Amino acid sequence: MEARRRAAPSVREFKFNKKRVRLISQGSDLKDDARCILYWMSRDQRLQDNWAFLYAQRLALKQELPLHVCFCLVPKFLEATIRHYGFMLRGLQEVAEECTDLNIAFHLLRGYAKDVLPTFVLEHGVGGLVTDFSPLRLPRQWVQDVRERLPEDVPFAQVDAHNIVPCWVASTKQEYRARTIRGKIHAQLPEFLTEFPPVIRHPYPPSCPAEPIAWKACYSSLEVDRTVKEVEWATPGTAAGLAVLQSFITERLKSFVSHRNDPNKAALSNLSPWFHFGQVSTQRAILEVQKHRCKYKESVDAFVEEAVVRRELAENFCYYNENYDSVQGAYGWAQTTLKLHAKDKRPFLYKLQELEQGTTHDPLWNAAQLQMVREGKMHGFLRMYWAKKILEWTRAPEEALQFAIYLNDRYELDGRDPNGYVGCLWSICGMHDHGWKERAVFGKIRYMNYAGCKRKFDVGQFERRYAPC
Ligand code: FO1
Repeated sequence: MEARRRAAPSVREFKFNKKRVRLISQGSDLKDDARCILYWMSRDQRLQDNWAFLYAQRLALKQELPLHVCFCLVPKFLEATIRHYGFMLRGLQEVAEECTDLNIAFHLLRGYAKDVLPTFVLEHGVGGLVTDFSPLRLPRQWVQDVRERLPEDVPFAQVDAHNIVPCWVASTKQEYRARTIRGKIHAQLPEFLTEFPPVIRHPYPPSCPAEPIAWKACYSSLEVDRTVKEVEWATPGTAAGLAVLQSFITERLKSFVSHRNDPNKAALSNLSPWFHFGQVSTQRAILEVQKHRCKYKESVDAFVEEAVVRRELAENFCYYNENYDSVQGAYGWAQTTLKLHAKDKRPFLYKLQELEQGTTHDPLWNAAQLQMVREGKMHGFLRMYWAKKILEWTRAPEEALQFAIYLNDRYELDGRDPNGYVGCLWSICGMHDHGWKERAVFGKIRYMNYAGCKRKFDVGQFERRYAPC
């Protein structure tokens, strides 16, 4: 795909690891009438620190062509509401402005890629298409749909711009636990955890300027659920996300290792919303955080474990297990133990609505639920307790998982993400965990209770902070 025209003398050489790229379709050897290269942005909604963007620009520079970027805004994505679409659109607006500054045309296309991209490719004379990568079912289907409809002579490449070690390189199979992937990831970090070159001002201007985008009108015309309100604490966009990263490093990193399991303490990075929408690259976060390893070794190592090993384990699971969001995705031992206890008497039974409104008998659970509903982010430690109690208080594990995923996807800014599915499956179906002492309802799935939480942190303080209105 790269060596079709003689490289222009102005092409900047930088180290680009080709293992980050895979060809979705070959295209023809030479497409002489190409008028531009197109990056179809989906998951990685940022301009800098983005290997897919860099790869697209490199192609464009080599072929002396203008560079275009498009985003296909779909009318519905899982349980996403205005909270998520609002966050995403404001981030995209920043991307569009940055593109203008760099002589790159940004296009906001309305609709599913299969319906809008092939036409765009034809109309703009796209000579090469590059997209980013998500292991989830829907985005993978979008890519396949486009592959089937793309003009045959257009090469189509995919770059894993989300993971530090590309998902298909980290491991070629579903990994059993963190222990089995940790070594593989760490062994490959020296090769992949490298500094990003910048995306530069593009020397070949777009032949037709991108049509202006009516962002406000676009925002108001979205037909998504508007009852889940946008949140105030999280400012969308790369600039705001990088500021949160800086505040993590200067204010919270030192206590990450000691206080990350205390929901009353500010010790977390809080970066997951920006990671989810690809507004901040995990690789950038790790590069910055690692600069402080001399001072905060244990915290830095703990952060690397969560943001790299656990996060990439979740990607591995969703990529290699097509049942990543159902009980059938769990290990045999877990499915057997859950079945064996399916008829056990539950201490409480709640309907989805009661859970959603946070009106259970358990003030800590209600507080966690209200934190998620109000702020779009539940503390990481409580996410485990929250999901495990749903298993305990619903009629069956299948229902528990369905409710947990629904609530997570609807309210969490970082929902609809591999991390979320694996979090729910870990809690409810023992995914990436081992068997524990058998007990009612849970069987051999790890159990958590209120008394355990009380031993770990001041439960009352958290309950008061998220008391019902
Ligand atoms: N990606 C798109 O390409 N187009 C969309 O309209 C879109 C909406 C969307 C809404 C909520 C959300 O959480 C993510 C959304 N994404 C969208 C991004 C992307 O598909 C996902 O982040 C990844 O697939 C998650 O792996």
